[in-house]
Amino acid sequence: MTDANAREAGGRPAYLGLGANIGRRARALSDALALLDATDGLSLTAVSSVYETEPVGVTDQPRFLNLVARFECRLSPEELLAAAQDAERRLKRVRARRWGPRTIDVDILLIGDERITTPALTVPHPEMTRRQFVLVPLAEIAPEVALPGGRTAGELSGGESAAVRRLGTVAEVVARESAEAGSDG
Ligand code: A4P
Ligand code: MG
Repeated sequence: MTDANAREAGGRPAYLGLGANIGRRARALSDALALLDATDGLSLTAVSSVYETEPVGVTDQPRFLNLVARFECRLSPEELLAAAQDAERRLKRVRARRWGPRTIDVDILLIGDERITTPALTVPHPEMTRRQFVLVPLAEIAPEVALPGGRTAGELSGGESAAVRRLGTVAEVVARESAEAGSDG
């Protein structure tokens, strides 16, 4: 980052929502976390469990695995979006050939208490307070964090349900998925 950005963008917590619904879903989440944590200016500080969730919006698609992670973030919002999109691009490219279609979406939920409205970026994420696949994992790692509208994730989370089912930690779910897929991963 530039010196000007470095001065402006002091460290503050950023919450990211990750989702995957094709291929090795848990591996995609885990790889995305590793790529983001390896980015200069980002350090992973908390990760929720992995949840299997019913698709919201377009409902005739496979179920998602979702999690929420907190990073200590010294990037500007634009740099954070670029890092998120870079992780998405790298995972799609690297994995596409061997394992077929793969998707990973990285949404920026919160960056400290910043409010950003540009053509490329809206933070806090405008849908987050309506999405249990975000609220349930967020409540696990940050039940008290203030959300748009003044409520907290702890207050808005409906807890586990058939639509948002806890599978285990990232490591547990990755191991289970690898065992199910055979010994070649
Ligand atoms: N963008 C603006 N604000 C943000 C932000 N806060 N974080 C822009 C990330 N990106 C942001 O995103 C499209 C554009 O949004 C980006 O170019 C960026 O400049 P995208 O990832 O290319 O497109 P997308 O994710 O397919 O579409 P969209 O509208 O972002 O959808 P969502 O909101 O990400 O929802 N159901 C379950 N159970 N679990 C899910 O994870 N995800 C979606 C996608 C739908 N249903 C789901 C889930
Ligand atoms: Mg998105």
